[in-house]
Amino acid sequence: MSASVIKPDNAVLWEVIIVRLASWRLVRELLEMCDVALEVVDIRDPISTRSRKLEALASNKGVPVVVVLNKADLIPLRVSESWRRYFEEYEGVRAVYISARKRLGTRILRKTVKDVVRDKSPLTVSVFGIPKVGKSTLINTLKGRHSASTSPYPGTPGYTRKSQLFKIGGNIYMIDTPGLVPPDGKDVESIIRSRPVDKLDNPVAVALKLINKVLKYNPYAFLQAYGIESRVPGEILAELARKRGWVYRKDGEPILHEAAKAVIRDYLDGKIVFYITPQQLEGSRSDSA
Ligand SMILES: Nc1nc2c(ncn2[C@@H]2O[C@H](COP(=O)(O)OP(=O)(O)O)[C@@H](O)[C@H]2O)c(=O)[nH]1
Ligand SMILES: [Mg+2]
Repeated sequence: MSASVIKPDNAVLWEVIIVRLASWRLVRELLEMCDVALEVVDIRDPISTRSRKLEALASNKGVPVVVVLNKADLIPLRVSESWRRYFEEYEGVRAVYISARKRLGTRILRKTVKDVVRDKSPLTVSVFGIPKVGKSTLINTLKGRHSASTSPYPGTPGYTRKSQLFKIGGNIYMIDTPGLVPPDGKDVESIIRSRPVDKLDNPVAVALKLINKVLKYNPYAFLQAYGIESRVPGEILAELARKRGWVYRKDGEPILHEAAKAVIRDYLDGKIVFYITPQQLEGSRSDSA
C-alpha cells in the first residue's frame, strides 16, 4: 500500500500502529541484550502505568524485572514505601522507589540490580516503560550530568545498534536506548500516553475522564492547581478556559478543548496533585470501569 492511499484522518492512527510495531520489536531486541529489565512506572498510579505484556515478555526470556517506581518526589514517603511493599510482598516483584528528576534512590536501585542477579558480572541493564514515566530522565541521571539527550521515538529495527553502553557503577552497564512500551489497557492513563496531547481524537472526553479519576482520589486537586472550587468536571474545564481567556470571540463561550489539553498536560507534568495508594486500589478494584 502506498502512503498516498492513507487518508489524512487516518494518518495519526497509522503512525500509532507503526510506532507500536517498531516499539515491540525494539523491546524484544533490548530484552535479548540485557540481564535485568528496569520497568519504569509512574508511582502516582503504578498499576495503570505498568505493562503486563512487557513483564510477560521478560519472564519468557528469563530476564528478571525490577519495577522502578519513579516520580516519588510527587507523593508522600509513606505512600512510596507502601507501594514498594505492595510489589514485593503482594506481587513478588523487586521494586524500588526513586526520583529520577531529583536524583534520589539511584544507589538503592544499583544495589537492587546487583541483588537480583548475583552470579553474573558484569551486568547489563535496560530501561523500559510506557511514554512519560521518566525513562529518559532516569537514563540521563544514571549516566551522569554531561550526557546527551535521547530520542523519544526510537522506531527502526536497527536502532539498538546505534545505542551505547554506559557504566553506571560497580560492574553494571546500561543500554542508553530506552525500550518504549506501547501502553496497553483502556484506562485513561493509557489513552493520554498513547499519543501527543495535540493528537488526541477527543481531548475533552479524555480530560473529563481524567478529572473524574483525579477527583476520586483528591477532591481538592483543581482548587489547589487552578483555584477552581467546582467539582463538576465540565464546569472545571469551562472555568479554566475562562480564567485563561480561552473563549470564542463571537459569543464568549469557553473553548473547552484548550482547557482539556491544558489539564492533560498539567497532569502529566505533575502539576495536579494526585496519587493512589495500594489500599485505595484494593477498594476500587470492584467499581473501576
Ligand atoms: N516530578 C518528577 N518528574 C519527573 C521525574 N522523572 C521524569 N519526570 C518528568 O516526567 C516527564 C517525562 O519524562 P521523560 O524522561 O521524558 O519520560 P519518558 O517518556 O519515559 O522518557 C518530564 O516532564 C520529566 O521531567 C521525577 O522523578 N519526578
Ligand atoms: Mg523518553
